[in-house]
Amino acid sequence: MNTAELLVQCLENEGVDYIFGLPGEENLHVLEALKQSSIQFITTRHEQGAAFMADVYGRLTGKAGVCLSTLGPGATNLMTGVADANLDRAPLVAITGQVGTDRMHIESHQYLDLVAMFAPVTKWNAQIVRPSNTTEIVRKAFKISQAEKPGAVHIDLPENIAAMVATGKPLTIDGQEKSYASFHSIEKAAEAISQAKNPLILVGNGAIRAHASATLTEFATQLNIPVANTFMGKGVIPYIHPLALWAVGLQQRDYISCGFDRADLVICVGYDLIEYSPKKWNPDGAVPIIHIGMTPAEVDSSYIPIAEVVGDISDSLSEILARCDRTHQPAPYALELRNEIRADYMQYANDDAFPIKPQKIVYDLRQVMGADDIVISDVGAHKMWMARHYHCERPNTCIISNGFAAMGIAIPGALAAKLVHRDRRVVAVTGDGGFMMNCQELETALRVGTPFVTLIFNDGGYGLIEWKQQNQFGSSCFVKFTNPDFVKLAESMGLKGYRVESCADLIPTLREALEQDVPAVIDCPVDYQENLRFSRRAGDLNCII
Ligand SMILES: Cc1ncc(C[n+]2csc(CCOP(=O)(O)OP(=O)(O)O)c2C)c(N)n1
Ligand SMILES: [Mg+2]
Repeated sequence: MNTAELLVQCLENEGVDYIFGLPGEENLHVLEALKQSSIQFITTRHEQGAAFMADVYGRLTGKAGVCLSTLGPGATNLMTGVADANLDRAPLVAITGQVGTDRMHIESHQYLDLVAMFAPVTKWNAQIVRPSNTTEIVRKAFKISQAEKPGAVHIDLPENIAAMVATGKPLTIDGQEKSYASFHSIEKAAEAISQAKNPLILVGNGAIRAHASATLTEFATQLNIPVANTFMGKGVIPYIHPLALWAVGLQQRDYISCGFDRADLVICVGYDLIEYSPKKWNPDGAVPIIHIGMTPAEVDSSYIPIAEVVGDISDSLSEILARCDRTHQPAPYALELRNEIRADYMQYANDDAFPIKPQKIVYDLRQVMGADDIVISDVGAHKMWMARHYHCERPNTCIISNGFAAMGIAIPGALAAKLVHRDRRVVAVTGDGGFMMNCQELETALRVGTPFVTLIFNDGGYGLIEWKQQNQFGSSCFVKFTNPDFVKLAESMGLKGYRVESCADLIPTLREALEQDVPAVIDCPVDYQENLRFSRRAGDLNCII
C-alpha cells in the first residue's frame, strides 16, 4: 500500500461517497487509488466548480464534502469555493497535490506554498510529510471541519510521499458528545423572556445545522413570539406560520426593520454575525439580546448579550421554554407587520409585465416548486429578491451563500444538491454574470446524470452593482455586457434550452424544464427597474405601526 491508497482508505472510513475534482500530474497516485474505491470521483471542468460542489454537499448533509485539485494553478482555482465553504460554515475537506519534498526548497515548476495559501481560508490545514501521519491528519481534518462552526480544512499531499509505502489503519471515529448550556444561563434567559413585552426571535443557519427547526417552532408558538430568519435560516420555521416574519438581511431598511425598532428583546438562535451585522438592527447597542447557539457570541459593540446560552440548541430552547412564565399574546404590531409583508409579496402575484419583475419571477417559481424541492441562488440582485420573496416550509430548501457570497456557486451547487437528493427537483437561480462564471459545470451535470433547471435572470449586466451605483452615485458604469444566446449555448452542450417570451410563459416553461431528464437552461428577461424602485420605497418607509 502507498500513502495515496491509505488516504483513500481513510476517506472511505469517514463515509465519503463523492470526491469532486480535476486531475493533474501531482495527484495521479490518488486517482489510481480511487479506481479501486467505493468513492465516486466526479471529474469537473474547473476546480472552482469542484469546491462549490463539495461546499453545498457539506451544507446539505452536515458531512464534509471533499474536493481534489492538483498543485499550483489547480489549487488557486480551488480556493474561492473553499473560502465560500469556510465562511458559509459548510464542512469541506480540500485535498491538493504538491511537488515532492525534494524540490520545495528551490524555485520549482508550479510550486506554491499551499499550506500558507490555504491557511486564511480554512479552519486548519496540514501537509502530509510522512506516510504514517496520514491516518491522524485525515481524522483530524474531518473532526475539525464538521465541528461547530463547521468550515473548510485542507490537506496537501506531496507526490513523492503519495507514492511511498505506507502502513496503518484508518482511525476509529469517536462519537462526539453533545454539550449543554448551563442552568444559570438558561434561567437568566427565561427570566428576560418572561418579562419582555415585544420580544423578537432572530434565527440563523446555526439552528438549521442543529436540526432545531421543530423545537424552535414550538418555542415560538408556545411563547407567542414572532420570528424573523436570516437568508441562510430560511425554512427554519414554516413561512405559513402565523408568527413567521420571513427573511431579514438586506443592507437597507425593509418592513421587518420596523419590527426590530419596536423590539425590547431580541432572542438570537443560531445567528451568525457574518450574515447580517447587528449594526444594521441594533446600531447603538441599546436592544437587550439573548444569544442561543452552539458557540459563544462573537464580540461586536452592537451585540453584547445579557445572557449567552451556549450548548445544544434544541435542548436550550426546551429548557428555557419550560422555565418561561409568559402568557402574552403576540404584540399586535407584529401581526400587522406580517400582514404588510404578506401584502407586499402578494401584489406581484398577477403582475404580467414583460420583461418580468423579479418579484414575479420568484413568485412563479415558488408556485411550481414543492415543499421539499431545492433552489440554490447565485449572488447578485436576483439573490436579494430570492431572499426577500422565496419563502420556505422546510430547512435547506433554499440555499443562499451569505457568508462569503461568491458568484458562481449556483450551478455546481445544484449538481451537488441533486446528487444528495435524487428524488427532489432542483433549480439553480442565477444572474447572467454568475451563469457565465461556472456554466461549464452543466457539462459535468449532463455527464454524471444530475438533471436540474438553471433559471437565468437576464439583465445584460452585473445588476446588483448597477443597483448599488445608482443608489450611491445616481449613475452606473462598467456593469453592462452582452450575452451569448443562452438557448443555443445550452443546446450545443446537449442540454435543453428555453427562452421566456412573455410573463405567461414562465410557469409552463419551468414545469416543462423540470420534467427533462437532462439539465435545462431557461433564459428569463428581468426588469431590474424594480431594484431602485424598491430602494426608494424602503427609503421612504415609515414605521406607522
Ligand atoms: C466571485 C465574485 N465576484 C464579484 C462579486 C461582486 N458582485 C456581487 S453581485 C455582482 C453582480 C452579479 O451579476 P449577475 O450574476 O448578472 O446577477 P444580477 O445582479 O444581475 O442579478 C458582483 C460583481 C462577487 N460577489 N463574487
Ligand atoms: Mg445580471
